[in-house]
Amino acid sequence: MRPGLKFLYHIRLGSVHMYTQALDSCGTEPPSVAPAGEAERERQFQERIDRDEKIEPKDWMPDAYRQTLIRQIAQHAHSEIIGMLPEGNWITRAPSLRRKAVLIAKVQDEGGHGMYLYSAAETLGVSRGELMAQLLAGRAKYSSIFNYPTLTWADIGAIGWLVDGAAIMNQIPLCRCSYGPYARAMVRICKEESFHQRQGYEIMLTLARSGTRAQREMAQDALDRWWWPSLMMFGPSDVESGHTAQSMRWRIKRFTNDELRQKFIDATVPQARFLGLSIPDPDLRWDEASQHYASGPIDWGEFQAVLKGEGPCNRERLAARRAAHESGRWVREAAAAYADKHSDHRTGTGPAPGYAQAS
Ligand code: FAQ
Repeated sequence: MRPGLKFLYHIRLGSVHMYTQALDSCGTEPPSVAPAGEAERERQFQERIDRDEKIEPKDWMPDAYRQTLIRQIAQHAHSEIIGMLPEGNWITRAPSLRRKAVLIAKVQDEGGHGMYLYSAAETLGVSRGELMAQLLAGRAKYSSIFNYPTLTWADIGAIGWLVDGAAIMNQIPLCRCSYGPYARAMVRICKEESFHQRQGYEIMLTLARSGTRAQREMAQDALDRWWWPSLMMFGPSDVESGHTAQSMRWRIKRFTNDELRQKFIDATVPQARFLGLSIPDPDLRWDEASQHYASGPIDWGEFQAVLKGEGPCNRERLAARRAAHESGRWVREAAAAYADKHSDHRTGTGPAPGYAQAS
Protein backbone atom coordinates (compact mmCIF):
# COMPACT_ATOMS: atom_id res chain seq x y z
CA MET A 1 0.00 0.00 0.00
CA ARG A 2 1.33 3.46 -0.84
CA PRO A 3 2.09 5.59 2.26
CA GLY A 4 -0.57 8.15 1.34
CA LEU A 5 -3.17 5.46 0.97
CA LYS A 6 -2.16 3.91 4.26
CA PHE A 7 -2.61 7.26 5.95
CA LEU A 8 -6.03 7.74 4.43
CA TYR A 9 -6.91 4.27 5.62
CA HIS A 10 -5.94 5.17 9.19
CA ILE A 11 -7.93 8.39 9.03
CA ARG A 12 -10.93 6.61 7.62
CA LEU A 13 -10.95 3.99 10.32
CA GLY A 14 -10.57 6.64 12.99
CA SER A 15 -13.35 8.77 11.63
CA VAL A 16 -15.68 5.89 10.91
CA HIS A 17 -15.48 4.84 14.57
CA MET A 18 -16.58 8.28 15.71
CA TYR A 19 -19.84 8.36 13.86
CA THR A 20 -20.86 4.86 13.01
CA GLN A 21 -21.43 3.11 16.27
CA ALA A 22 -23.33 0.36 14.48
CA LEU A 23 -20.48 -0.57 12.14
CA ASP A 24 -18.84 -3.13 14.37
CA SER A 25 -22.01 -4.61 15.74
CA CYS A 26 -23.42 -5.62 12.36
CA GLY A 27 -22.61 -9.01 10.96
CA THR A 28 -21.04 -9.45 7.57
CA GLU A 29 -24.46 -9.49 5.87
CA PRO A 30 -26.44 -6.26 5.79
CA PRO A 31 -29.39 -6.92 8.12
CA SER A 32 -32.08 -5.47 5.89
CA VAL A 33 -31.24 -7.43 2.77
CA ALA A 34 -34.36 -9.35 1.85
CA PRO A 35 -34.19 -12.45 -0.35
CA ALA A 36 -36.87 -10.86 -2.51
CA GLY A 37 -36.20 -8.51 -5.42
CA GLU A 38 -35.30 -4.87 -5.53
CA ALA A 39 -38.88 -3.63 -5.14
CA GLU A 40 -39.36 -5.67 -1.98
CA ARG A 41 -36.08 -4.40 -0.55
CA GLU A 42 -37.10 -0.85 -1.23
CA ARG A 43 -40.47 -1.46 0.42
CA GLN A 44 -38.80 -2.85 3.54
CA PHE A 45 -36.32 0.01 3.54
CA GLN A 46 -39.14 2.56 3.38
CA GLU A 47 -40.89 0.77 6.24
CA ARG A 48 -37.78 1.15 8.38
CA ILE A 49 -37.71 4.85 7.53
CA ASP A 50 -41.41 5.21 8.36
CA ARG A 51 -40.79 3.54 11.75
CA ASP A 52 -38.12 6.21 12.32
CA GLU A 53 -35.32 3.64 12.51
CA LYS A 54 -31.84 4.94 11.80
CA ILE A 55 -30.15 3.62 8.67
CA GLU A 56 -26.52 2.66 9.37
CA PRO A 57 -23.59 2.35 6.94
CA LYS A 58 -23.70 -1.43 6.55
CA ASP A 59 -27.46 -1.57 6.07
CA TRP A 60 -28.87 -2.11 2.61
CA MET A 61 -30.06 1.17 1.10
CA PRO A 62 -31.29 2.18 -2.36
CA ASP A 63 -28.49 3.61 -4.44
CA ALA A 64 -30.45 6.85 -4.93
CA TYR A 65 -30.67 7.27 -1.12
CA ARG A 66 -26.90 6.80 -0.86
CA GLN A 67 -26.23 9.27 -3.70
CA THR A 68 -28.61 11.86 -2.25
CA LEU A 69 -26.84 11.69 1.09
CA ILE A 70 -23.39 11.90 -0.48
CA ARG A 71 -24.52 14.95 -2.46
CA GLN A 72 -26.05 16.75 0.50
CA ILE A 73 -23.40 15.86 3.10
CA ALA A 74 -20.58 16.74 0.71
CA GLN A 75 -22.15 20.11 -0.16
CA HIS A 76 -22.64 20.70 3.53
CA ALA A 77 -19.00 19.80 4.35
CA HIS A 78 -17.70 22.04 1.56
CA SER A 79 -19.87 24.89 2.89
CA GLU A 80 -18.28 24.61 6.31
CA ILE A 81 -14.77 24.65 4.85
CA ILE A 82 -15.36 27.49 2.39
CA GLY A 83 -17.40 29.21 5.12
CA MET A 84 -14.19 29.67 7.13
CA LEU A 85 -12.91 32.17 4.58
CA PRO A 86 -15.20 35.23 4.89
CA GLU A 87 -14.76 35.33 8.68
CA GLY A 88 -11.13 34.20 8.62
CA ASN A 89 -10.57 37.40 6.69
CA TRP A 90 -11.32 39.41 9.86
CA ILE A 91 -9.22 37.53 12.43
CA THR A 92 -6.31 39.95 12.09
CA ARG A 93 -8.64 42.96 12.25
CA ALA A 94 -10.96 41.98 15.13
CA PRO A 95 -11.30 45.04 17.39
CA SER A 96 -10.02 43.46 20.65
CA LEU A 97 -8.06 40.46 21.90
CA ARG A 98 -11.30 38.90 23.21
CA ARG A 99 -13.05 39.31 19.86
CA LYS A 100 -10.00 37.86 18.12
CA ALA A 101 -9.89 34.79 20.40
CA VAL A 102 -13.62 34.17 19.96
CA LEU A 103 -13.44 34.54 16.20
CA ILE A 104 -10.46 32.18 15.91
CA ALA A 105 -12.40 29.60 17.96
CA LYS A 106 -15.47 30.00 15.76
CA VAL A 107 -13.59 29.65 12.50
CA GLN A 108 -11.79 26.61 13.89
CA ASP A 109 -15.16 25.09 14.85
CA GLU A 110 -16.33 25.47 11.24
CA GLY A 111 -13.25 23.55 10.08
CA GLY A 112 -14.11 20.83 12.59
CA HIS A 113 -17.68 20.65 11.26
CA GLY A 114 -16.30 20.11 7.78
CA MET A 115 -14.19 17.23 9.08
CA TYR A 116 -17.10 15.50 10.87
CA LEU A 117 -19.17 15.84 7.72
CA TYR A 118 -16.49 14.47 5.39
CA SER A 119 -16.23 11.55 7.85
CA ALA A 120 -19.99 11.01 7.70
CA ALA A 121 -19.81 11.06 3.88
CA GLU A 122 -16.97 8.51 3.94
CA THR A 123 -19.28 5.99 5.64
CA LEU A 124 -21.24 5.99 2.37
CA GLY A 125 -18.25 4.82 0.37
CA VAL A 126 -16.73 8.03 -0.98
CA SER A 127 -13.32 9.24 0.17
CA ARG A 128 -12.54 12.66 1.57
CA GLY A 129 -9.80 13.02 -1.04
CA GLU A 130 -12.31 12.45 -3.82
CA LEU A 131 -14.72 15.03 -2.40
CA MET A 132 -11.93 17.54 -1.91
CA ALA A 133 -10.75 17.01 -5.49
CA GLN A 134 -14.29 17.77 -6.75
CA LEU A 135 -14.39 20.97 -4.69
CA LEU A 136 -10.98 22.15 -5.87
CA ALA A 137 -11.86 21.37 -9.49
CA GLY A 138 -14.93 23.61 -9.18
CA ARG A 139 -17.27 20.65 -9.72
CA ALA A 140 -18.94 20.72 -6.30
CA LYS A 141 -21.55 23.04 -4.83
CA TYR A 142 -21.26 24.81 -1.50
CA SER A 143 -23.65 27.26 0.12
CA SER A 144 -24.30 30.39 -1.96
CA ILE A 145 -23.91 32.58 1.14
CA PHE A 146 -20.14 32.24 1.25
CA ASN A 147 -19.70 33.98 -2.08
CA TYR A 148 -20.45 37.38 -0.54
CA PRO A 149 -17.71 39.65 0.82
CA THR A 150 -17.18 40.69 4.46
CA LEU A 151 -16.68 44.43 4.13
CA THR A 152 -16.85 45.64 7.74
CA TRP A 153 -16.58 44.28 11.28
CA ALA A 154 -20.39 44.38 11.51
CA ASP A 155 -20.45 41.68 8.81
CA ILE A 156 -18.92 39.31 11.35
CA GLY A 157 -21.83 40.06 13.67
CA ALA A 158 -24.33 39.64 10.83
CA ILE A 159 -22.82 36.30 9.77
CA GLY A 160 -23.03 34.90 13.29
CA TRP A 161 -26.55 36.18 13.83
CA LEU A 162 -28.08 35.53 10.41
CA VAL A 163 -25.93 32.92 8.65
CA ASP A 164 -25.38 30.72 11.70
CA GLY A 165 -29.00 31.42 12.63
CA ALA A 166 -30.19 30.14 9.25
CA ALA A 167 -27.78 27.21 9.51
CA ILE A 168 -29.22 26.20 12.91
CA MET A 169 -32.79 26.46 11.65
CA ASN A 170 -31.91 24.14 8.78
CA GLN A 171 -29.70 21.80 10.80
CA ILE A 172 -31.65 21.12 14.01
CA PRO A 173 -34.07 18.92 12.01
CA LEU A 174 -31.05 17.17 10.46
CA CYS A 175 -30.26 15.79 13.96
CA ARG A 176 -33.31 13.56 13.26
CA CYS A 177 -32.19 12.67 9.74
CA SER A 178 -32.75 9.00 8.90
CA TYR A 179 -29.06 8.35 8.23
CA GLY A 180 -27.37 7.67 11.58
CA PRO A 181 -23.85 9.04 11.00
CA TYR A 182 -25.17 12.34 9.56
CA ALA A 183 -27.75 12.74 12.33
CA ARG A 184 -25.16 12.10 15.06
CA ALA A 185 -22.62 14.48 13.52
CA MET A 186 -25.29 17.20 13.48
CA VAL A 187 -25.85 17.07 17.25
CA ARG A 188 -22.47 18.52 18.13
CA ILE A 189 -22.47 20.83 15.12
CA CYS A 190 -25.77 22.38 16.19
CA LYS A 191 -24.52 22.98 19.74
CA GLU A 192 -21.51 24.83 18.37
CA GLU A 193 -23.59 26.76 15.83
CA SER A 194 -25.77 27.93 18.68
CA PHE A 195 -22.73 29.45 20.40
CA HIS A 196 -21.76 31.02 17.07
CA GLN A 197 -25.13 32.63 16.65
CA ARG A 198 -25.03 34.13 20.13
CA GLN A 199 -21.57 35.60 19.56
CA GLY A 200 -22.81 37.18 16.33
CA TYR A 201 -25.89 38.62 17.97
CA GLU A 202 -23.75 39.98 20.80
CA ILE A 203 -21.56 41.83 18.29
CA MET A 204 -24.71 43.28 16.70
CA LEU A 205 -26.04 44.28 20.14
CA THR A 206 -22.81 46.07 20.97
CA LEU A 207 -22.79 47.97 17.69
CA ALA A 208 -26.49 48.69 17.40
CA ARG A 209 -27.56 49.29 21.00
CA SER A 210 -24.52 50.77 22.68
CA GLY A 211 -22.41 51.88 19.73
CA THR A 212 -21.89 55.27 18.16
CA ARG A 213 -24.09 56.52 15.35
CA ALA A 214 -21.48 55.31 12.83
CA GLN A 215 -21.47 51.86 14.44
CA ARG A 216 -25.28 51.64 14.33
CA GLU A 217 -25.16 52.56 10.64
CA MET A 218 -22.52 49.91 10.07
CA ALA A 219 -24.78 47.31 11.75
CA GLN A 220 -27.76 48.36 9.60
CA ASP A 221 -25.64 48.25 6.46
CA ALA A 222 -24.52 44.69 7.31
CA LEU A 223 -28.13 43.60 7.86
CA ASP A 224 -29.11 45.22 4.54
CA ARG A 225 -26.45 43.23 2.66
CA TRP A 226 -26.82 39.85 4.44
CA TRP A 227 -30.60 39.58 4.81
CA TRP A 228 -31.55 38.40 1.33
CA PRO A 229 -28.55 36.08 0.81
CA SER A 230 -29.37 34.51 4.22
CA LEU A 231 -32.91 33.74 3.03
CA MET A 232 -31.43 32.15 -0.11
CA MET A 233 -29.42 29.74 2.05
CA PHE A 234 -32.59 27.65 2.52
CA GLY A 235 -32.53 26.77 -1.17
CA PRO A 236 -34.99 27.31 -4.01
CA SER A 237 -38.70 27.68 -3.33
CA ASP A 238 -40.60 24.42 -2.81
CA VAL A 239 -42.02 24.47 -6.32
CA GLU A 240 -38.50 24.76 -7.77
CA SER A 241 -36.78 22.35 -5.38
CA GLY A 242 -36.07 19.14 -7.25
CA HIS A 243 -34.92 17.06 -4.29
CA THR A 244 -37.23 18.03 -1.44
CA ALA A 245 -40.14 15.64 -2.04
CA GLN A 246 -37.98 12.51 -2.16
CA SER A 247 -35.70 13.67 0.67
CA MET A 248 -38.80 14.22 2.84
CA ARG A 249 -40.06 10.69 2.05
CA TRP A 250 -36.68 9.34 3.10
CA ARG A 251 -36.70 11.58 6.20
CA ILE A 252 -33.38 13.09 5.26
CA LYS A 253 -35.19 16.43 5.29
CA ARG A 254 -37.96 16.95 7.85
CA PHE A 255 -39.17 20.32 6.57
CA THR A 256 -39.29 21.90 3.14
CA ASN A 257 -37.07 24.82 2.14
CA ASP A 258 -39.94 27.31 2.35
CA GLU A 259 -41.09 26.04 5.74
CA LEU A 260 -37.62 26.52 7.22
CA ARG A 261 -37.23 29.94 5.56
CA GLN A 262 -40.52 31.04 7.13
CA LYS A 263 -39.48 29.78 10.58
CA PHE A 264 -36.26 31.75 10.22
CA ILE A 265 -38.07 34.96 9.24
CA ASP A 266 -40.52 34.58 12.12
CA ALA A 267 -37.70 34.08 14.63
CA THR A 268 -35.42 36.81 13.27
CA VAL A 269 -37.73 39.79 12.75
CA PRO A 270 -38.29 40.32 16.52
CA GLN A 271 -34.51 40.00 17.06
CA ALA A 272 -33.92 42.79 14.54
CA ARG A 273 -36.55 44.92 16.30
CA PHE A 274 -34.75 44.43 19.62
CA LEU A 275 -31.56 45.65 17.97
CA GLY A 276 -33.43 48.70 16.68
CA LEU A 277 -32.57 47.72 13.09
CA SER A 278 -34.93 47.42 10.14
CA ILE A 279 -35.23 44.41 7.85
CA PRO A 280 -34.61 45.58 4.26
CA ASP A 281 -37.93 44.33 2.94
CA PRO A 282 -40.66 46.94 2.28
CA ASP A 283 -43.26 44.16 1.95
CA LEU A 284 -42.56 42.63 5.35
CA ARG A 285 -45.66 42.61 7.58
CA TRP A 286 -47.25 40.49 10.26
CA ASP A 287 -50.07 38.41 8.79
CA GLU A 288 -52.74 37.88 11.43
CA ALA A 289 -54.51 35.14 9.47
CA SER A 290 -51.49 32.85 9.11
CA GLN A 291 -49.74 34.02 12.30
CA HIS A 292 -46.54 34.43 10.28
CA TYR A 293 -44.63 37.31 8.75
CA ALA A 294 -45.40 37.83 5.09
CA SER A 295 -42.35 38.90 3.10
CA GLY A 296 -41.42 40.24 -0.31
CA PRO A 297 -40.12 38.24 -3.29
CA ILE A 298 -36.61 36.79 -3.31
CA ASP A 299 -34.38 37.63 -6.28
CA TRP A 300 -33.92 34.07 -7.56
CA GLY A 301 -31.96 35.41 -10.53
CA GLU A 302 -29.22 36.49 -8.12
CA PHE A 303 -29.32 33.06 -6.42
CA GLN A 304 -28.94 31.23 -9.73
CA ALA A 305 -26.09 33.51 -10.78
CA VAL A 306 -24.20 32.78 -7.56
CA LEU A 307 -24.74 29.03 -8.07
CA LYS A 308 -23.31 29.36 -11.57
CA GLY A 309 -20.12 30.86 -10.17
CA GLU A 310 -20.99 34.49 -10.85
CA GLY A 311 -21.32 35.71 -7.27
CA PRO A 312 -19.11 38.52 -5.96
CA CYS A 313 -16.50 36.15 -4.47
CA ASN A 314 -16.83 32.71 -6.14
CA ARG A 315 -13.45 32.88 -7.85
CA GLU A 316 -11.69 34.34 -4.82
CA ARG A 317 -13.06 31.63 -2.53
CA LEU A 318 -11.93 28.75 -4.72
CA ALA A 319 -8.54 30.35 -5.32
CA ALA A 320 -8.03 30.72 -1.54
CA ARG A 321 -9.07 27.12 -0.93
CA ARG A 322 -6.73 25.82 -3.67
CA ALA A 323 -3.82 27.83 -2.25
CA ALA A 324 -4.52 26.50 1.27
CA HIS A 325 -4.65 22.95 -0.05
CA GLU A 326 -1.34 23.39 -1.83
CA SER A 327 0.40 24.98 1.15
CA GLY A 328 -0.83 22.15 3.38
CA ARG A 329 0.65 19.51 1.10
CA TRP A 330 3.84 19.11 3.19
CA VAL A 331 1.75 18.50 6.33
CA ARG A 332 -0.22 15.73 4.63
CA GLU A 333 2.99 14.21 3.29
CA ALA A 334 4.73 14.39 6.68
CA ALA A 335 1.71 12.85 8.42
CA ALA A 336 1.57 10.10 5.81
CA ALA A 337 5.28 9.37 6.26
CA TYR A 338 4.85 9.25 10.02
CA ALA A 339 1.84 6.94 9.80
CA ASP A 340 3.76 4.72 7.42
CA LYS A 341 6.72 4.48 9.80
CA HIS A 342 4.41 3.78 12.70
CA SER A 343 2.64 1.02 10.88
CA ASP A 344 5.97 -0.60 9.83
CA HIS A 345 6.96 -0.60 13.49
CA ARG A 346 3.75 -2.34 14.50
CA THR A 347 4.36 -5.10 11.99
CA GLY A 348 7.93 -5.41 13.26
CA THR A 349 9.59 -4.23 10.06
CA GLY A 350 10.43 -0.62 10.87
CA PRO A 351 11.89 1.64 13.54
CA ALA A 352 10.02 2.50 16.75
CA PRO A 353 7.57 5.40 16.27
CA GLY A 354 8.56 8.77 17.62
CA TYR A 355 8.85 12.36 16.59
CA ALA A 356 12.63 12.15 16.96
CA GLN A 357 12.88 9.69 14.10
CA ALA A 358 10.22 11.45 12.07
CA SER A 359 11.95 14.83 12.13
N1 FAQ B 1 -26.38 27.28 -2.09
O1 FAQ B 1 -33.70 20.60 -4.51
P1 FAQ B 1 -32.94 21.50 -3.60
C1 FAQ B 1 -23.29 26.86 7.39
C2 FAQ B 1 -28.71 23.51 -4.61
S1 FAQ B 1 -23.56 25.43 6.53
C3 FAQ B 1 -25.89 26.47 -3.06
O2 FAQ B 1 -33.74 22.30 -2.66
P2 FAQ B 1 -31.79 19.98 -1.41
C4 FAQ B 1 -22.41 26.82 8.61
C5 FAQ B 1 -28.91 22.09 -4.11
O3 FAQ B 1 -27.73 21.60 -3.55
C6 FAQ B 1 -24.57 25.92 5.16
N2 FAQ B 1 -26.61 25.49 -3.62
O4 FAQ B 1 -31.81 20.65 -2.85
C7 FAQ B 1 -21.55 28.00 8.65
C8 FAQ B 1 -29.32 21.42 -5.39
O5 FAQ B 1 -28.18 21.24 -6.22
P3 FAQ B 1 -27.84 19.85 -7.00
C9 FAQ B 1 -24.87 24.79 4.30
C10 FAQ B 1 -27.87 25.32 -3.17
O6 FAQ B 1 -30.48 19.34 -1.23
C11 FAQ B 1 -22.02 29.20 9.14
C12 FAQ B 1 -30.17 22.46 -6.06
O7 FAQ B 1 -29.74 23.71 -5.53
N3 FAQ B 1 -25.89 23.98 4.91
O8 FAQ B 1 -23.81 27.83 7.00
C13 FAQ B 1 -28.43 26.12 -2.16
O9 FAQ B 1 -33.01 19.15 -1.18
C14 FAQ B 1 -21.18 30.31 9.19
C15 FAQ B 1 -31.65 22.25 -5.84
O10 FAQ B 1 -32.02 22.49 -4.45
C16 FAQ B 1 -26.19 22.77 4.41
O11 FAQ B 1 -25.61 22.31 3.46
C17 FAQ B 1 -27.63 27.13 -1.62
N4 FAQ B 1 -28.07 27.96 -0.66
O12 FAQ B 1 -31.93 21.23 -0.41
C18 FAQ B 1 -20.23 27.90 8.24
C19 FAQ B 1 -27.27 22.01 5.16
N5 FAQ B 1 -29.69 25.70 -1.94
O13 FAQ B 1 -27.21 18.96 -5.98
C20 FAQ B 1 -19.39 29.02 8.30
C21 FAQ B 1 -27.57 20.69 4.55
C22 FAQ B 1 -29.93 24.69 -2.79
O14 FAQ B 1 -29.14 19.31 -7.52
C23 FAQ B 1 -19.86 30.23 8.79
N6 FAQ B 1 -28.22 20.82 3.26
N7 FAQ B 1 -28.83 24.48 -3.53
O15 FAQ B 1 -26.85 20.24 -8.06
C24 FAQ B 1 -29.56 20.96 3.09
O16 FAQ B 1 -30.32 21.06 4.04
C25 FAQ B 1 -30.07 20.96 1.67
O17 FAQ B 1 -29.09 20.41 0.85
C26 FAQ B 1 -30.48 22.37 1.14
C27 FAQ B 1 -30.91 22.21 -0.30
C28 FAQ B 1 -31.64 22.90 1.96
C29 FAQ B 1 -29.31 23.35 1.21
